[in-house]
Amino acid sequence: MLALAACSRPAAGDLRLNDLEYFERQGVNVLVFSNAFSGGFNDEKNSGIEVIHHGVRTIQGGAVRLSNTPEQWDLVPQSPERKVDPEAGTIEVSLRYPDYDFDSRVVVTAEGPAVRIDVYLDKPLPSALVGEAGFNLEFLPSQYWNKAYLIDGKPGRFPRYSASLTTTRPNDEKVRQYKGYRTYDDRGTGRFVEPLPIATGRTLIAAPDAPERMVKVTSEDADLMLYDGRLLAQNGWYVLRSLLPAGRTGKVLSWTVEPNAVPGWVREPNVGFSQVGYIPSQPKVAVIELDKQDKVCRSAEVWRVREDGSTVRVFSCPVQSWGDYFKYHYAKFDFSDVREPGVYFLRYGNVQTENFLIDGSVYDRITDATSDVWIPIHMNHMTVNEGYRVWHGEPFREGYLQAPAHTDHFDLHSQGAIDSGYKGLQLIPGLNVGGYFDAGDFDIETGSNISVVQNLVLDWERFKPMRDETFVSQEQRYVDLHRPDGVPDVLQYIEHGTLNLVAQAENIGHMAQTLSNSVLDNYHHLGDAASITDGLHYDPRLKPYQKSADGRSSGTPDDMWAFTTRNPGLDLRAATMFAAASRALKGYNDGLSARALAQSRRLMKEGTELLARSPMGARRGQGGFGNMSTNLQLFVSTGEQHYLDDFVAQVWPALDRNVNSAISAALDAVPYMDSSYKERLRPYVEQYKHYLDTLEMQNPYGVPIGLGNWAASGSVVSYGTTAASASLYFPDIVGPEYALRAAGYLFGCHPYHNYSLVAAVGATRPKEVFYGNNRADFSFIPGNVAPGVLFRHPDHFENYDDWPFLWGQNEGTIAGNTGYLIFGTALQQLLVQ
Ligand SMILES: [Ca+2]
Ligand SMILES: [Ca+2]
Ligand SMILES: [Ca+2]
Repeated sequence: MLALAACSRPAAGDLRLNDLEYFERQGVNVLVFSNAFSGGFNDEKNSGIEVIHHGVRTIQGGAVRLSNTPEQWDLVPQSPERKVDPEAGTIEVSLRYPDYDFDSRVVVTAEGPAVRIDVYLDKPLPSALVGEAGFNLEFLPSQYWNKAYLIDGKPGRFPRYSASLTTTRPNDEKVRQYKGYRTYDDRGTGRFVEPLPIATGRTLIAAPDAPERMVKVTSEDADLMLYDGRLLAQNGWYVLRSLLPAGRTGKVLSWTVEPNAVPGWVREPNVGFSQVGYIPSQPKVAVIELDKQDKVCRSAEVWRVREDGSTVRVFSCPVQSWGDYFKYHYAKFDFSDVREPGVYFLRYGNVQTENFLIDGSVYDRITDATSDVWIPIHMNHMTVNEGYRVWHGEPFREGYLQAPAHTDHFDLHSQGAIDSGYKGLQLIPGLNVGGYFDAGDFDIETGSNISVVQNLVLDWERFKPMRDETFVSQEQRYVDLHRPDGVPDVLQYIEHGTLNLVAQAENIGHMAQTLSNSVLDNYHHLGDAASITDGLHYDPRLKPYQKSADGRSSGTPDDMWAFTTRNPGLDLRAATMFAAASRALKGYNDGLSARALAQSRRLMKEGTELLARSPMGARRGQGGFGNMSTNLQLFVSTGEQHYLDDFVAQVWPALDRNVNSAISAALDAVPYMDSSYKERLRPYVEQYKHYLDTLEMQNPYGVPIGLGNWAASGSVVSYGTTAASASLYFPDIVGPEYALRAAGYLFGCHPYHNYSLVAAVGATRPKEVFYGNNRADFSFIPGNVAPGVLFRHPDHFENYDDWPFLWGQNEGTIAGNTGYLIFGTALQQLLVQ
């Protein structure tokens, strides 16, 4: 038996197909469509054949593709079938492009330390795709630039920046892009740009000078061509590609891909701790993430940095093994006993961490960058200045046109029949005021902007932050950072959000879904927001790029569109927010306060009636929250009893249905209710506490770690905020450790690496790159919270910190970051109690 088992087992250095259905050897994972391409945002650089090389996902996008360097919104293949054959050691994937009725199959087989990739066609290539369809594999630029390659023995170097040759071809030769959109502005030439290869040959050895990144690729039947995708799009990767032959069927292409494995390699332990530090009294637990081949060290140490710069060991205790969680093993090191204020670092085995502080003040400034820098930079329709630098000029001066009826949109919106009273492409007056850029893009996402105002009002009413570091002039349309102007910034931010949302309600009659780009080549804009459009009214009588004699209009169809299809659910959310905003603005901007309250009452009434009449609304009324929060907000604003009665009628059934999702809204009501409400809430808070404790068993970090395609910092933030509220109102049930655990996760105690996920906040080692609107500069906007640690199927967490362009791990949104403001402030309030 033993001999037989030993014989059938591959040699130690070979790739083998494991139970999780990917090819594995120590240091190398080859995934074959564990993550499929998805529609919508398409090319997410997360799919196809992927290589995780010594712990870093450096290669992906392996698939039959229809261009040299596919961009986002280029067509991606569907993969209707994926067959895994453990006996034969193969994974076979069928690929389909319905736009061209084009099918292919890719079969991947382990061959010693390499995989063999064979492409099969059952029917010859459609003629439209001859010279266009090929097999591609993409290499992460930040892990390969400045490294060498050899192609058929001839040396070259991966370029740090894209500056190789391109050509142009007529637009009618361009392979169709997603839904017929165009990612480029051809400036009237009728031609599109195509990169030319940097190098061509039959064997590529990438990074022979860096063993952890070295990969050998050979092609039997066709040339390998190496391209630089950054020529077309800053988020492009290096692409290795072979064209598929015309007129042939059967096996048409074979590659061998051999990622080097460094002998004896074991991933360095990732010691997770709070880079921002700890207050003396709080629990302090480092979570150590370990390669499964690694042995858990018996103990870890805390060292202190003394005043003369020398270091001394002050604490040591055993490390406790926690168990396995996906790919790695986890252990915990509890150093809660270290309480004396000072500068410290941890030692575990050969790892010495960055230093961190223990002091009562460590959380005092965690929201400053978000409130003083990130939020004002995202103010739309304003020039934003900081010292010597202008972040952006005044965007969208020409205003917004009604989106044409029955139009789909690339940012996942759509315009149905028009119910705004305007015609398609007619200017809707008054919308180019206030509001916040959604995220790494520049649209006004109405739902997010509603959340922003709601969050800011909550911040104002709960904490009364008088902080004044920002000059805001609606008259000048000008914002200057770090210039106090005598008005609390939060009030000015509430006003700015409300101005746009009230303008929508007044001018459209209800809320728009979004105010967004009309053409795709504006949507992926990277640069000054004021240069997205030309600031001139679009006049279809002029030619594209032509200006009118008076200089006020142009023939370039770049004006933004308002997507106005009515959504009564959104109207109700707006009613809630307007009620809250009207309270906050009273005494500061009474006119706007009154306008907000008027829109709140009207949308509340109309939205409720519309929802009751719609089949969707009837379902929602039974299963969801209805307008519970709206009723609470309206009661607080108006004092009218019927709003309170409605809230009370809704809150208990909602808690009975799902305490974890309703508890946050129920806790928000505590300040406005009598003591009997609080007593009735008590058993629900006890139930919620039970849920909080189960999280510690679900993963080693003890916070809700989501596994979706947008990583989970947002849910950690809302978990932390709710836990902070619970411990504020029910300190005998829920202690502060839960909210502190959320802080620890955000500031570095999380999988993959231990950098703080909040840009520039109080940490020794915050993340350095984010998917902000300045992402092309490999930079960040201070105070941004990254979505964080993204899960890739079947067992890999990652957060790139040398490559900003994956939105699911590095973006950060206006609603999310104002949510972080609440969390940070709630935590501060909890700790001063
Ligand atoms: Ca958006
Ligand atoms: Ca101010
Ligand atoms: Ca324009």
